[in-house]
Amino acid sequence: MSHNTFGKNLRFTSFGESHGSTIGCVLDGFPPGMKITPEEIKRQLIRRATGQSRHTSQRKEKDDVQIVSGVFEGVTTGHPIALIIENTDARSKDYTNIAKQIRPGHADYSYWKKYSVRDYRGGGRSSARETTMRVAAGALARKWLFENYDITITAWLAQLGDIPLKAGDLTQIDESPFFTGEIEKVPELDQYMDALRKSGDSVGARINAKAVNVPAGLGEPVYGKLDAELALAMMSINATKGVEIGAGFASVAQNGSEHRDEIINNEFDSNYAGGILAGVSTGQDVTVSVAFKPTSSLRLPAKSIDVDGNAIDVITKGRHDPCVGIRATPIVEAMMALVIMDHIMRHKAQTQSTELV
Ligand code: EPS
Repeated sequence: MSHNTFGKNLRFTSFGESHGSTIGCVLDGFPPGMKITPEEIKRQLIRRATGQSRHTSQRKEKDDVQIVSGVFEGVTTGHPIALIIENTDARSKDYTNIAKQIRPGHADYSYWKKYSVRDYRGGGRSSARETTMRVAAGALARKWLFENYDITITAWLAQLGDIPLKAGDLTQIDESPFFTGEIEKVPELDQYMDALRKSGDSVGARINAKAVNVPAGLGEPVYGKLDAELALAMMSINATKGVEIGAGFASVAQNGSEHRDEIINNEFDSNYAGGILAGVSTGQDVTVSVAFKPTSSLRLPAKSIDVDGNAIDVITKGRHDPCVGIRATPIVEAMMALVIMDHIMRHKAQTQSTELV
């Protein structure tokens, strides 16, 4: 059973491979009546795209998105919204050498074991290229959330390798390639990434995110909890290795008297719950933190096997991100938007509520 779809009442399906002709998605269940243009979607796509700075993959895709269904005269119709983007800068010959080789730490191994056939060009379906469509669909969801509920979603780089970063001024996150609000740290991050790139190695990252003005009452007990579905959405992003909601793993060392977010004068006094209690939103900011592993495609040789089980040294060419987690920031935002919007649809469908408070 294949799983290229997520969401219940707002359903997202993506298709396409990194070096195929086209990538695309269908967003079904989107309400009618919202104005949207390809240019608005592209504004989000550029934030995620490769080739925007020296610290990312130098593949240069135009990411010109075409709206092929579900929008008439610039307005959503309520029918499936289909979006496509042509791949224009794939260099498949970079991958000829690894056609029969397994990159350690990569989907190469597990996809080979599962399907016995693999599109080795740029990682095929396992490539971060697929996340383009999540950001495209997320652009529609975040616009709808803002127009209808004043909800804003912001993610930022909270750690690069061993460098921790404060949230700082989150209005500044688009002012550097690092999506950091601690803008004074950018020269240090530049230096760090330059040295890393020269070394040929890669590093992980932590992305934090928050959704503001999320109404109370979103989340479906017990198997459709908001936190469970946010975790699933984040874990589905390439290279994710960990997800925390609110205090996350730090709550292990807390006492209940500290963690329980007391309510004083009808207001929460803290937010260790991350805006979600028992899987249902409380009206506080919904907070998520996501850990991304270091990119596994490296030009540094590594011990591995080929598809016949022979021992080899594998070297990857291609144009890879030394830290794929940095570019994950807009993807985290998009996934959060899609999950929250789906939950608003589901809440309305079950409770017949037109107003959420
Ligand atoms: C990727 C490898 C690189 C990245 C790609 C993700 O592809 P290629 O080797 O074909 O240049 O450029 O990212 C994108 C193209 C994108 O739009 O995010 C990988 O192995 O995941």
